[in-house]
Amino acid sequence: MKDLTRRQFGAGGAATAAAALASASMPRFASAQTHAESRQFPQGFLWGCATAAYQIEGGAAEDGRGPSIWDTFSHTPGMVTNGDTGDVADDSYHLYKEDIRLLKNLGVATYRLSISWSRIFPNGTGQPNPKGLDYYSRVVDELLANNITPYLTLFHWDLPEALKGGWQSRDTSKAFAEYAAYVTKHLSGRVHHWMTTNEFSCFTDLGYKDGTNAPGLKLAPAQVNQVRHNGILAHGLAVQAIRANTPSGTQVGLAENASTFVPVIETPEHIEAARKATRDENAPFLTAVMEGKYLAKYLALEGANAPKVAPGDMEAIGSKLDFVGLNVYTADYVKADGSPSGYAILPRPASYPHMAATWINVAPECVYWGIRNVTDLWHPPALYITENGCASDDVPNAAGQIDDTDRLMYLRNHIGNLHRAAAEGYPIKGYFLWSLLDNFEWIAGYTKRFGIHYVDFKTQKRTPKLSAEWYRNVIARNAVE
Ligand code: GBH
Repeated sequence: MKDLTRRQFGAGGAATAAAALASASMPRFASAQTHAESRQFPQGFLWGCATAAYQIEGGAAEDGRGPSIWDTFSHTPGMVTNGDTGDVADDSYHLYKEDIRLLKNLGVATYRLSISWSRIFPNGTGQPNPKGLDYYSRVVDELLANNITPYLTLFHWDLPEALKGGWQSRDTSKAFAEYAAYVTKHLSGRVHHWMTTNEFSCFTDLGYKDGTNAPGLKLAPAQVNQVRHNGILAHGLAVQAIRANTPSGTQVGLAENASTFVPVIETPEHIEAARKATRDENAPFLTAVMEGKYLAKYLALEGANAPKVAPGDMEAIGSKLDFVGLNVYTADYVKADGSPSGYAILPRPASYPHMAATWINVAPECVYWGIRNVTDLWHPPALYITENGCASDDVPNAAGQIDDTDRLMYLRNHIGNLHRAAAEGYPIKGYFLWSLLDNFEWIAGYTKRFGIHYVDFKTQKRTPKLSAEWYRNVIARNAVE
């Protein structure tokens, strides 16, 4: 792979070697300049931003939208910080044109957004609500008029409340496929890139095992495994439904926060350990999707609690994908050890640095290794980083500017690792920064700001942060310093 790249980019190996030589005899800035030139992304690399319906839209009861489990959950006292809800959020339901102007100003080629299932089917299934589809149709038109390619996620956690049993029922997986068929059939003339689900573990484990996310249940292991199965089944059935209802050439994938592992040292044994950890630790989710089966190890471990699988399920789940989207924010370091699994996940020292959302332990290599582990294991035809970013404690200064230097540091290092993956020839096609706007950050409500645009939630005023200016510059040069 490395050789390919060097040829592809021309600059890589030779330039690095030249820089190393030069640095011995020449002033520092000369080699630095050479290095900057070598961090150019391939032509046509897609820069974008990502958001999700419930986090930005508001308009919760408008134009016939039915309630989702997140409406119910956020309105349940004690579930979300400060009792915040997505009732209004960024009011993007009304301000979408303004938000698309922000995208235009950044110069992005693409925008990843999600569709609210209960706008389209207020009861989850049955009669569609034409006004719901109209809204997304207008958003898509506005994006296309601005030369921005829409990437649409069909499910980003806002499950219609009306679906009995939620993800405990496989009827929900079937309803999802019907919804996917309906939406893609109507928009496929204008939208060519679809993601089925966003982050299996979040809408299954967090909602039905830990109970921290909607619908807030703490089920027993056997039920949890069934919920997980119904989640990946929904994805698989939706892939089949989309393929059956859209023209050939339509690109179908998913957005998955696979657990990401970085080898402590880049030696063959630790690299192998990181690959093994990726396969084993993602067994109920991405591994099952990419391999069309559950690992024997996982089934043995779960024993009587293993998911019940109906005929045809695994074929659907293993449907070939056009791309894999990775949501990567952090990673764990692993090393090879003599254990049966062949790897050990290292505990983090108490001093390990993190961002304002404290679960984001800073590990910029997560972007490179996320892409590399998944490619080396399963060779998807294409990958995207469908989310990457961080929360900062953004405070406007006296002039109203937000100098989010910590976010800049985070992005620069992660995009640097993205460059490494592209330069080595991995089939990484694009990057979606999370997020365009500060928004409803689920159980953290409005207390964690992930946007590169600051949102004053009282006035809905959007202000570009320093990171927005920085990202615009990256996009314009198609390069990172
Ligand atoms: C993604 O989830 C989501 O796709 C997106 O909607 C979200 O806004 C974005 O990331 C930023 O969070 O606080 O220790 O209990 C990331 C997965 C799952 C990570 C919940 C944080 C809580 C950890 N998230 N998890 S903790």
